[in-house]
Amino acid sequence: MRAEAINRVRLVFTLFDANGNGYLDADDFELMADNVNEAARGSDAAAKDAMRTAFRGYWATLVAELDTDGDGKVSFDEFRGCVLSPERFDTALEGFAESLAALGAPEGDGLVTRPVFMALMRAIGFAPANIGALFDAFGPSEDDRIEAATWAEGIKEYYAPDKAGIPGDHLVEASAA
Ligand SMILES: [Ca+2]
Ligand SMILES: [Ca+2]
Repeated sequence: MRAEAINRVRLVFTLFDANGNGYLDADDFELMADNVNEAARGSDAAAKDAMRTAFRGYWATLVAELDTDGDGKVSFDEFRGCVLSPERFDTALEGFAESLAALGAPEGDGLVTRPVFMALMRAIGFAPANIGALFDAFGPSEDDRIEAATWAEGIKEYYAPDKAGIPGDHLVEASAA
């Protein structure tokens, strides 16, 4: 596995542990869904419900596939397994990625503006400078929008074990403090 892939996974593990107890658990995904839905001001209830359902589905897959010691939580060592066999997570990750990106395009045109992207990614916990760099790496249009599909692809690529130099690596770079 590439060092970049480990760094990407370490970062999302830290952010996904929304209640800060050092493990991923069901509560984290409810908290994250609350935060993301609160940030998705322009989205309707159906899109928000789809997001929450996708977050829960993602958690259900993570715990079913990765909780090897059966304590109902996923430790970082267990979580690393998600990049070792990404095919086991394809469906759940796709639902997660597509419902999140759909929240970013509330007007139904499949386009995500920079402010909406920033708000949703900040709700997950990424740093503003890194989010901006990621948006730029996705190649926004002249009116500063990206395709929701590009974002969804970027989320899936983020978990790839053998990729480096991808847009998602911008999320891991230390921001200038
Ligand atoms: Ca937790
Ligand atoms: Ca466990």
